[in-house]
Amino acid sequence: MANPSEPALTAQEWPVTAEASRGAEAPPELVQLLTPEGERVEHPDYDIDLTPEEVRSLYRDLVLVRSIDLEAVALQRQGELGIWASLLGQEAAQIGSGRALTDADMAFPTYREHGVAWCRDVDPVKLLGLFRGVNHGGWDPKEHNFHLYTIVIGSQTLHAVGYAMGIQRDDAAAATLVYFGDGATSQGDVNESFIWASVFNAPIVFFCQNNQWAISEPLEKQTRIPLYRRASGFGFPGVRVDGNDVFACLAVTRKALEAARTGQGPTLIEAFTYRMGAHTTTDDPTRYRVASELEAWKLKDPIERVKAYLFKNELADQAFFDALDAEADQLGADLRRRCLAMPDPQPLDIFDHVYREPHSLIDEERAQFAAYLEGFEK
Ligand SMILES: Cc1ncc(C[n+]2csc(CCOP(=O)(O)OP(=O)(O)O)c2C)c(N)n1
Ligand SMILES: [Mg+2]
Repeated sequence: MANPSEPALTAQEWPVTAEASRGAEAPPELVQLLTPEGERVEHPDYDIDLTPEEVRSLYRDLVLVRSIDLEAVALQRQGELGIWASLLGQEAAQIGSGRALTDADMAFPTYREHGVAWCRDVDPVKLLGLFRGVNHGGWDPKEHNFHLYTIVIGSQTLHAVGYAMGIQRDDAAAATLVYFGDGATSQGDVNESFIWASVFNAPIVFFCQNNQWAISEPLEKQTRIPLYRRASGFGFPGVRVDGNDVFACLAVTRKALEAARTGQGPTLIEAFTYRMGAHTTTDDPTRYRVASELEAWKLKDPIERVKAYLFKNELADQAFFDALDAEADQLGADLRRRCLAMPDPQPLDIFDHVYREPHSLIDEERAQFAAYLEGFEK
């Protein structure tokens, strides 16, 4: 209930409550270095000095991860994957933050961070294996400093804080970056991790991709204040960045990771972005959101603005764009071929990795399941 002794809040102070804030209007206090039209803008606290080669490289990342994603959606639609969570629209948030990591840093994803996986050199076919149900995770987290995908909303924030406290005790020159969504901010786990990170001054950056929706629940059902402001209640800084601006995401995440590495504790980054696709391939967003919202966000496409910037500043010619298109097509075709070639696991393999050592109960269950399978006609 409102406290009558406090002054009424203005719409400016509480911008998330209006449905319009999910649309075209840029919210206040947004760190932006590249406008949707591809114009460079300055920010007093954040800047970035990228060579033309670095900008082209970021653009290549954005284009290639979109192509991986589109191929995966097509594979699911053709019955080759059980499910897929598309990153469409969130490429800049993921590439910008992912490219801010050093090899020594550790990243903890949810299930949509295909762009970050790309930055951590995880072979995209391994992501497909997970969603095809032919592996139990897909990659070795230690090899890539990229943890396994986590479906239980928010739980990876606790794992990440624990990891960060570990590297703090090892005195390592490294930080931890943990990804979660706007919906996850309502989970107890996320709030508990904020407290632990804060009181132990853990070297961690909380990267919230606010894509405006948690399946069919809109942002205004998660919070009455902009999410980045939650951080101040826990005692660490929060910043809201244009999540469709790869330059700004890179600059803001770099600075926050460096602060974490140098003993300045956690930061919450809210990357203000939009999920342009369905929640997953099982979802139909036309049942709960209006088409005009998506149309407004299409004008803020994270890839188009970098392309406009490259064109306007003559940093890339047509041959560059043509070669990249060909590379993206090739990547998609190669991924499809390798996805279909992955061997199916044997049903009894599921018992192999439950415990490290043999276990009598597992042996019994394996034998029961083997007998059950024997009962089918060959
Ligand atoms: C603990 C838990 N509760 C519920 C779910 C079901 N669930 C899967 S995704 C999702 C919404 C998550 O939304 P958000 O955090 O905004 O991430 P996004 O999918 O938008 O990237 C929910 C409720 C779950 N996986 N785990
Ligand atoms: Mg969300």
